[in-house]
Amino acid sequence: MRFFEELKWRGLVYDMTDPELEKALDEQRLTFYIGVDPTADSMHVGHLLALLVAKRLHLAGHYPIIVIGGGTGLIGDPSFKNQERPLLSIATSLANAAGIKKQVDRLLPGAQTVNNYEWLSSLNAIEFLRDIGKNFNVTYMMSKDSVKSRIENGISFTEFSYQIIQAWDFEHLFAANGCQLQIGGQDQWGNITSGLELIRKVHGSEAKAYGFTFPLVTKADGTKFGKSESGSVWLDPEQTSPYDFYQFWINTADDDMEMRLKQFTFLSPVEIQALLDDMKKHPEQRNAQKALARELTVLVHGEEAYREALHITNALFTGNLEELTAEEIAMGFKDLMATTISADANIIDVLLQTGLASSKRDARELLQSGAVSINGERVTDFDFVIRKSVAIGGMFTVLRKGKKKYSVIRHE
Ligand code: 545
Repeated sequence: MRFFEELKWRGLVYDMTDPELEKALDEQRLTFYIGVDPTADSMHVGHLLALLVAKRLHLAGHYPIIVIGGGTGLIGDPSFKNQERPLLSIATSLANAAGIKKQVDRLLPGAQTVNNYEWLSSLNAIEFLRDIGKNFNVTYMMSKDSVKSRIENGISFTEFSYQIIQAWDFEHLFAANGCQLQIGGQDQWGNITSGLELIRKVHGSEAKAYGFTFPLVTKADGTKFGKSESGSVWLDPEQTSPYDFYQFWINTADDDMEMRLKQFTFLSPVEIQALLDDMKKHPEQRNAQKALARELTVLVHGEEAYREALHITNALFTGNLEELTAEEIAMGFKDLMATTISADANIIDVLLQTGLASSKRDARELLQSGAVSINGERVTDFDFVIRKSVAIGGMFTVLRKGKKKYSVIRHE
């Protein structure tokens, strides 16, 4: 399959401004760009697809520029948003930009990143209105789908001007870097075409520049992609642990698997088909989900974090929690850490406190029958004391009853 055909096969082509782009992407090496506004200090899985499309183009030999929108983030993109955005302070925008740059560098090694604050911050009002604004017709600007609802319900001049600023970025990169293509999600169509409009006004109608959009990520059940029970799934391991990130992908519904494998992984069409066949035959084994979760966890967090996430997942499944390190326990139990003890405590009291035993008598019977283990060692002594000094990492004690009932105790 040629490159563009593969993009289509993967369901990554939503729209393009010129059918010629297909040939250009197959036969030439283009400098292209995508912008990310630093509205937060981390991206979440919803933004991942955009970077992965950029990575595919990069791997196919095109040259990526990632524009971190330190300047545009100060204005606020109104595209398909039904409310005015709160203004970010310059300090927040630039601090967030640094966080995003770190993630981009990790996902797209070798890509050039630039911050549009560099050129936008020195633009003055007269220049803006005379040199740039003069090229835009307000009727044209108002006709964009991306701002239509806002034109009816209210939009500030600030946000209304956003498309001009993004257009100027494209023209700037076209002139300064020979950047001929802007890519973005389908919500960016209006901004991208504004840029092409400006390039043609400034450089003539023969100027070769293109726009390309990919679709929004959807779920078969109609709910929003990118959320788990505990909220957005971030790429930053401090905000969403690699274990939770792995779990997010493992939980993908069968009905969404074909699309996810095609759009989010770099597995070949043959490998993807094999996984889909396997899912049909043994859906309960979830091998396709495991492959998807592996690909993305390795891509975003690295091989070691993936192995850790898998280790936690397996230990939780088999109940052998005692094989985990303190970090792994903390990651796997973030929301489930039920029992905290502040001093060394008697085993019978703790069995009661954790609910593993229903009475002191029940606790004694459990101990006597050999059903209780602590950090993997069987305990039968009624006077056994659970001590912080021998806890895993000085922090956790894993208490197990029978094969699969366990409780993690955190020592304060
Ligand atoms: C700024 C200056 C440019 C070109 C583009 C921009 C940004 C663009 C925009 N893009 C979105 C975005 O989301 C916030 C990320 C939070 C960390 O707003 N005006 O910045 C998303 N983008 C990726 C895809 C998108 C888009 O980063 O294009 O469609 C999501 O898939 O919403 O010169």
